[in-house]
Amino acid sequence: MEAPPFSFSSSQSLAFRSSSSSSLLFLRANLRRNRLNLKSPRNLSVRASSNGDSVVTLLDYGAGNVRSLRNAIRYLGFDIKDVQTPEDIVNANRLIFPGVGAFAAAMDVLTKKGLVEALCAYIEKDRPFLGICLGLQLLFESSEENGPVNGLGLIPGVVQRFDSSNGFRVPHIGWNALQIRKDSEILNDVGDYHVYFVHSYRAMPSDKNKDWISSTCNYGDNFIASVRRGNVHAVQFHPEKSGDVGLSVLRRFLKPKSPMAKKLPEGKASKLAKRVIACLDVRTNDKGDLVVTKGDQYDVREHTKENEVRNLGKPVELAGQYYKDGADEVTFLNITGFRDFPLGDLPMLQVLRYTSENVFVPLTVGGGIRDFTDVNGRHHSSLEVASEYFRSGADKISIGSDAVYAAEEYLRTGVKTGKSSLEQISKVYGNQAVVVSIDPRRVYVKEPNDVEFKTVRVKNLGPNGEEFAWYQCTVSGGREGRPIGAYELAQAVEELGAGEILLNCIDCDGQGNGFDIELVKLISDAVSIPVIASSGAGAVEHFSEVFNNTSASAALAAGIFHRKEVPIQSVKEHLLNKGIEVRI
Ligand code: 1PR
Repeated sequence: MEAPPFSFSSSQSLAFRSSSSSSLLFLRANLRRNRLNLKSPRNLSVRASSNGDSVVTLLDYGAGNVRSLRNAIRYLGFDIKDVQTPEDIVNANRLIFPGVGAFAAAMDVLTKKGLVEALCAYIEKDRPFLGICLGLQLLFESSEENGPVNGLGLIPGVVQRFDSSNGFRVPHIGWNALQIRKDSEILNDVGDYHVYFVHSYRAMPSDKNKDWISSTCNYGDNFIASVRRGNVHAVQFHPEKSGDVGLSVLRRFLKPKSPMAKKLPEGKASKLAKRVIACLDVRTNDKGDLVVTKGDQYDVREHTKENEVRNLGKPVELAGQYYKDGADEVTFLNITGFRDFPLGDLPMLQVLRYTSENVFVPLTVGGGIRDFTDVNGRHHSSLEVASEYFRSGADKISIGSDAVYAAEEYLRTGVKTGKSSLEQISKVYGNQAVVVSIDPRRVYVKEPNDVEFKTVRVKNLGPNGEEFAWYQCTVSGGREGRPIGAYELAQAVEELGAGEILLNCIDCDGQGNGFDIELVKLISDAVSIPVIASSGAGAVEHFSEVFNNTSASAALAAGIFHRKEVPIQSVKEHLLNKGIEVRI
């Protein structure tokens, strides 16, 4: 039996009703312009249904990783009902709309599935709604992403790309602070903590949309971080990726007035935090078990008679531990992916699925992302491989060897074919979902002109007194050197669509002597996408050193965390003491 139609009660709701009817007019005009043939909204009457309170309706149109959000909802004790038809929206008690992928593609799917009208009617009626990321952007009039493209038109404003000319790296990736502009209930616990953002486009505050804004975030300028009107909420950040703080946002939406489950230390978030990332190099050992391993300069075998693969633990357990310890992200690298076919490597997909059940920070996975023909002669595109990783819980995929080949080809021909794995995956999932992992090795030279690649002047001279070095890219886990430098590669892959660079260094890997500052500076100054410094961390001071001397956005370590030499929290305390903002 249906419950009575929803009625407005507060004056705020009345204001919403009048202003949103102008939005609806705008939407209709938009739709007319787009020659869409939709039924009149009058045909849809939105009613609160008698569904149990423990069910939340999810509008997942299948464009990316929504597994984490599903896991977070289930973790909080709720069941999920997926939207199949417009009526599912009409009958929802609570609707979550986690937009993923590109703006135009999302609008296209909503239109083709006939969901636009029901969605607008649902929001117009002030039914409980939470939009996430693109789910916020789509509420606006239009977006410049591959456009202009019309949105739902419920909120005045145009979604535009961040301006990178002022030195801010785009995409905006990482943990940033909110400035709360009005009481928003779901943000009650967020106040002084960081939340996780990953996007290249944003909506800006204006006189016309100021009544909607519940918080802003500063990144170059103040953009809209969340909106709220009555029961309608939308956030640009990812609550399902924002640890305990994010879970509390979801909990407050699902169960209004519920307090935060876990008491956190006092928050002091003010800007984009530097990230500390735990990395798990994963491979199958000689017994066939998937283990976390760790090499010295990429050699992961013990120097014993048995010469076995070094085993430092189980991937899912360790990832869970690092999440609890405060890692801002967890990265899995399937280090033998270059020779195995990842879709045949089901344990790796299983690792992601299990990890994403309890780990609510971003997960990156790399290894073996390339086109592949299996033993039965069936061709699998790199996009298929990446899609499987996203479906299994990855937020970002990382490409190593295949990005080197793509960059070499691009530099040789000057043509972007659109066919490389890098280009294909970033086109469908957005640049922010594609990391390029670089495995360079230092090569000393006497003079910069000795090579065609960019060199640096080194502090510690080479074996024959050389004062300069270039960084040669490698493929297949460092086994093969290629005729391309890390500097040239970084710039090429940025142009081809990479959203972030994971910068390893074979010479420093596992040595514990600190990051290669010269290399990190070279690359982070060469590109305008975020750079993750990796390889060589041995003490907390190495993290402040890399952040003070380079513009790296994040620092990644493996060995010191696996061997429990330095806890993640000690790294963060040290950084805070040095005045470097991190997420607590
Ligand atoms: O080429 O697309 O299949 O990707 C393979 C991926 O696997 C690449 O990202 C490559 O970096 C990685 N990889 C391949 N072989 C190894 C190896 O170690 N034999 N691991 C390997 C790379 C480097 C870091 C390491 C840091 C920090 N490991 O990820 O975790 O150096 O270590 P530290 O803190 O202990 O110094 P493809």
